[in-house]
Amino acid sequence: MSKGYNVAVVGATGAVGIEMMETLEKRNFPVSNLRLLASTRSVGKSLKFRGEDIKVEELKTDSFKGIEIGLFSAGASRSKEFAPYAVKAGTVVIDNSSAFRMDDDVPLVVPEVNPEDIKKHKGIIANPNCSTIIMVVPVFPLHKAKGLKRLIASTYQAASGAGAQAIEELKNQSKDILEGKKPQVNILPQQIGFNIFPHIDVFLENDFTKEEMKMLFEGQKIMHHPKLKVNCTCVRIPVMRAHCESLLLEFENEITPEEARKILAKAPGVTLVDDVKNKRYPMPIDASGKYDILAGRIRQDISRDDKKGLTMFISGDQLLKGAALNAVQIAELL
Ligand code: NAP
Ligand code: 3JN
Repeated sequence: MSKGYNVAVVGATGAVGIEMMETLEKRNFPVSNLRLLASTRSVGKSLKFRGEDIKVEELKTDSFKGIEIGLFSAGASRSKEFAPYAVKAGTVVIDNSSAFRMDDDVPLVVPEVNPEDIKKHKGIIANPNCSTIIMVVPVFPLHKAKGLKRLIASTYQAASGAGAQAIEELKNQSKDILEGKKPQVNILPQQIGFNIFPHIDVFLENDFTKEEMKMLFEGQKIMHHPKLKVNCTCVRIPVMRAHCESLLLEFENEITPEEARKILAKAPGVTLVDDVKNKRYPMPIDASGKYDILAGRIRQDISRDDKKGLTMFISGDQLLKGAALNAVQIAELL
């Protein structure tokens, strides 16, 4: 019989933390004891795991005694502050934030792409950014077959990507607008109800956002492809859950849409949804709650004279494969 593990979820009350608990339960991860950690605001609350109420405790430097696996999703500053204490206590940290993703001695892992990197960990394994995970799952098998040179991406990111409060903000603004009231903007940088905006995370010196640059730097690291060129625009849309991406891919070798469909039909973590005659293509309402990334609308790039370009549309649940599921899959690999 396999051993059970003592697991802590850091940020348990958040949009990702809740999904982590559900994913551990649904996938029957062998948990002996589950410790739920969050801020002082949540002390006194309980959350259900396998039918049992578990009290939320305050995240402290000594929270990790006896904990073997720590699933962190409480933001980068909490990870930077508390992960070193967890590692000192013998916990393997699987961190959902950007705190350690680009550190040379921290593996950045998507199990369908680079599971072997996990072996190099020194106590911390990083979970990539959600838009990047959703991109690499279908793109990596195409890269392996045909050699990806360049990727141009536009994302369409759900409100829940910005956390539990952004979900409430989308609901409240939509209701207020429909009732003819002025929508209140508190959490997201612009009105999200009945609007979209090209602004996710902070702007950098090159006028790209940090989210856009994560697609380049994290994509290169995960796929072990330092020469990969990426140009990305990240957009927030008024959808509750599941991110979408429009991708233009340029390869070293020729590839037809039919070849791409064959590769993607067999790719782990991908469901091909590409049947336009029957109006079947990836959409967030279909990707929500699913483990796989949906890929479709696969076409030859008609702006080129050769067959080295493809375009496609993908959708994936960023709270699951973009965060909680990927983290639990890493724990399973461990
Ligand atoms: P969220 O819904 O805002 O939840 C944040 C969590 O962090 C809550 O549990 C909160 O606890 C906890 N927290 C905040 N400040 C804390 C403190 N000082 N000490 C202890 N706990 C604290 O955010 P989320 O969407 O779950 O995202 C969390 C992180 O996951 C993000 O910062 C990001 O790095 C990563 N991530 C998110 C997504 C996504 O789609 N949302 C995808 C990939 C990665 P309280 O409830 O007590 O405030
Ligand atoms: O906004 C989204 O759709 C995804 C958000 C991800 C996110 C939000 C706050 C901080 C991240 C991330 O995972 O890259 C971070 C961060 O850790 O930098």
